[in-house]
Amino acid sequence: MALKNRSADLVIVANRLPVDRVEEADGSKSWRTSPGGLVTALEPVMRANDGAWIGWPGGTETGMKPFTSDGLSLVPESLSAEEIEEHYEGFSNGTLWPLYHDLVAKPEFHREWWDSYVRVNQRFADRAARIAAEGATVWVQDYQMQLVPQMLREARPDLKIGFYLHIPFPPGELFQQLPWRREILQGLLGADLIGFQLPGAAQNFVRLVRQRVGHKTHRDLVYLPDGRTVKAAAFPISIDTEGFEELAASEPVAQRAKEIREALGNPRTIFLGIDRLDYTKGIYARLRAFSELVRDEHLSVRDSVFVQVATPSRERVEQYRRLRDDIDRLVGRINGDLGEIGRPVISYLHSSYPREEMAALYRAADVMVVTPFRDGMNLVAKEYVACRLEEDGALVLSEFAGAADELRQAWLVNPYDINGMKAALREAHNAEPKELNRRMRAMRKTVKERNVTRWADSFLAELAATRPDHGKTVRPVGDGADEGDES
Ligand code: GDG
Repeated sequence: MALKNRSADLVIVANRLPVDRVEEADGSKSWRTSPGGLVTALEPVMRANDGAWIGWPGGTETGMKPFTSDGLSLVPESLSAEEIEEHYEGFSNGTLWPLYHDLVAKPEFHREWWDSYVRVNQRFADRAARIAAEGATVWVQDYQMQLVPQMLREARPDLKIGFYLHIPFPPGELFQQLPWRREILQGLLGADLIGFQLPGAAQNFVRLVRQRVGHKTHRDLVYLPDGRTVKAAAFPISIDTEGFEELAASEPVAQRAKEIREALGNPRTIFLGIDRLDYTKGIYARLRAFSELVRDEHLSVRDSVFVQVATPSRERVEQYRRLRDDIDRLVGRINGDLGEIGRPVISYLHSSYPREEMAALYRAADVMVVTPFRDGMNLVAKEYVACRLEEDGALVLSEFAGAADELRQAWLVNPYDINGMKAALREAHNAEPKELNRRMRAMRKTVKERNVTRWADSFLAELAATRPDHGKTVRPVGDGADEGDES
């Protein structure tokens, strides 16, 4: 399908398109919508507003035309092999990712990575400038695209531009290491509304703008010399709660949860971790904590098991390869030292699974363990809560995950404190059903009220309100549009 110039009333700009290339049985290739929360949230609003989504389709194929998949208008922007290495694996995942996650790993600064980041951002901005209708809304997503708002504003001052950062925004003490700190701040200031997961991140940003760029600020507003005002506020992201509940309630998923339990030898307690294999997620420390409980006989392999799913991620980046080896070695050692025949301490799966299998795992698990050193939100924690239809099960959650702001009834832990984590794991394991129910009921209420549709609608409603005199207003489709999620 040809997408006409200046025809889209809503444009999403993200690093990735929301589809994956799949090979059919007859060898032909097609696209399948990837099952993420972001697509679920934006799909209805895109349909209601002639939306188009610009993103990298994965791979290095060039010259791809815009196409429609499941009724969504998709605009592929290709990356060359060099750009994948420098923009994506390099500046995005080797510089910004660790820098924005409290330096959990050491960020690398390379000038050629930066140059590539600028070039790719410019290409995405140019494309958005071409397809956005007069007065349209453009919503730019995440850390790979932080220069797009200002580049777009220069080309198309008529647009309403929103930006959302899915990962944390660091305090000034860390951010100022970045040789291109001013450029990034100015890139973001091209937006009318900048959304963060937590209020603290928005405050970090506003403070930095005042100190580094010298603009006037007041609370969540930045006043630019040209008279424009930029708002920076928190919009904590969520999940398709209803979708997860339905999936968890389905017969095949309930059946599969039973099978999983049986395959594990019907232990009394199943502990579960599900993460992208990423050094921010705290997988190593959590497995160590659990293994020490087994070693010290607080838990026994006959009645407890830890299932860890680690989804392959960024495998060409050196730090990720090293992490994989470290975890492989740790799991091998723990199982070798403490396991028994047919009874591993840790059932480790380095693989990705369909959503149904994820829901079955959530249903099967008695204690969900989410212990990142730093995480923007962490959707796994919310998905677990959504799948606990019987209002039971325990959540052990890092204080440093954004989700800890909302899921206060979890067992909150400091992932750097191994003894503290051990104590929380024991408490969660030994908690009375009444206590589990009290906590889970409260968390389920939160996750039901604040779903991803409400997140998208509240952001778009706020964006519309920041420049009411300008352009068209995107029509919200969900239920929470007028309540305002920001805090
Ligand atoms: C970034 C921020 C923020 C994982 N393995 C499989 C699978 N998943 C799904 C989970 C969940 C998602 O991936 C992971 O989301 P997280 O929030 O845990 O983490 P990041 O990937 O780091 O996401 C994060 C998020 O953006 C949203 O703003 O919360 O803080 O870092 O939905 O279910 N899904 C399937 N198979 C798998 O094997 N189907």
